[in-house]
Amino acid sequence: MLVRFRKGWEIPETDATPESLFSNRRQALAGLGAIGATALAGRGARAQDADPSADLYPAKRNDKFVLDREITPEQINANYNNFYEFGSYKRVAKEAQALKIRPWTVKIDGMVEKPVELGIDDIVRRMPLEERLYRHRCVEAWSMAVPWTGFPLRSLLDLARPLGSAKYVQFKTFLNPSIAPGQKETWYPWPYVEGVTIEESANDLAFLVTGAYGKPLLKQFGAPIRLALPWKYGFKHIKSIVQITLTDKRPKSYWEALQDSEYGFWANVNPAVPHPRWSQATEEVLGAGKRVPTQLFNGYGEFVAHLYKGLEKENLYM
Ligand SMILES: Nc1nc2c(c(=O)[nH]1)N[C@H]1C(S)=C(S)[C@@H](COP(=O)(O)O)O[C@H]1N2
Ligand SMILES: [Mo]
Repeated sequence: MLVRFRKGWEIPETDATPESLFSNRRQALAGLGAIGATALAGRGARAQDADPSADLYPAKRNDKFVLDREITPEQINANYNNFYEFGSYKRVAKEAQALKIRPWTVKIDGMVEKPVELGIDDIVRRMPLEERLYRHRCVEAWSMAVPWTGFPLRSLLDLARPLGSAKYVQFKTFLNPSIAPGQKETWYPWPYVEGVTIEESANDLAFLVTGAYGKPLLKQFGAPIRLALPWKYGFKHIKSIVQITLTDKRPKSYWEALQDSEYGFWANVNPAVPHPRWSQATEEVLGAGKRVPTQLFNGYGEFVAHLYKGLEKENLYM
């Protein structure tokens, strides 16, 4: 019989139903009391006041993207994060404040006509910022609903003029173990990498995020720029991006490099395909105290189902 030892990054199945984690969190918040919790949120807000892009928020909401549930309260979202650079647990908000988000540049290179390196303030002032309400479904079977601010991924890629021969877009997070303690754990394949196909990157839903809840991104959300692909599991939504590379090779993501039997390239949400260690049929809605059925493509099939025609033989749902 095969006895499996759980490695550091593998969440136990009990945590995949994040009831235990989440009720701990709720108790912690309750323990702080309303005043304590407000003070914590306030501290984040004051730090953001100094952000040189603060005047751009809130951006106008795009009403095309509607939710079937309440927006997750910011205080809950801001204290329940996956950001392994700062630790392999959910309460990394405080640690993440060590991230320096100015100066910050994003390089776009690889198979492009015109490689560019742009400062984040240049990016947010050139791109058409808008607010979108998106659902987010983590592979660990919890979900949230977030008012992101950002712009279509393809608008940024267009600046570098991708070559016709490019097939994939690869993203990379910063690498700086001196401020990100998780990156000192050398058995992880740092830096965090993710990727999509060119067709996926051009889809309307593919969104680069620079703000949330009507202000610049909090650091724990992946400031100053992260990805949102709401039809895919949360681990595809790479945070704190420094490099975007157009390529003809399928990118191997951080999670795939760690455990390719559990995490693949496509990672589209599908309630009918369980993770090897837990069901994906339902999800815990953070802050709502309930579980709801998970939807195919996280409910975004009308936007993206056509992208996967003819790919039925691929492992589209992990
Ligand atoms: N660089 C980086 N990006 C990341 C992660 C990470 O650990 N590092 N975690 C991913 C996972 S698993 C999820 S669910 C989302 C969480 O985003 P949130 O903290 O804003 O909820 O970020 C994704 N992006
Ligand atoms: Mo996730």
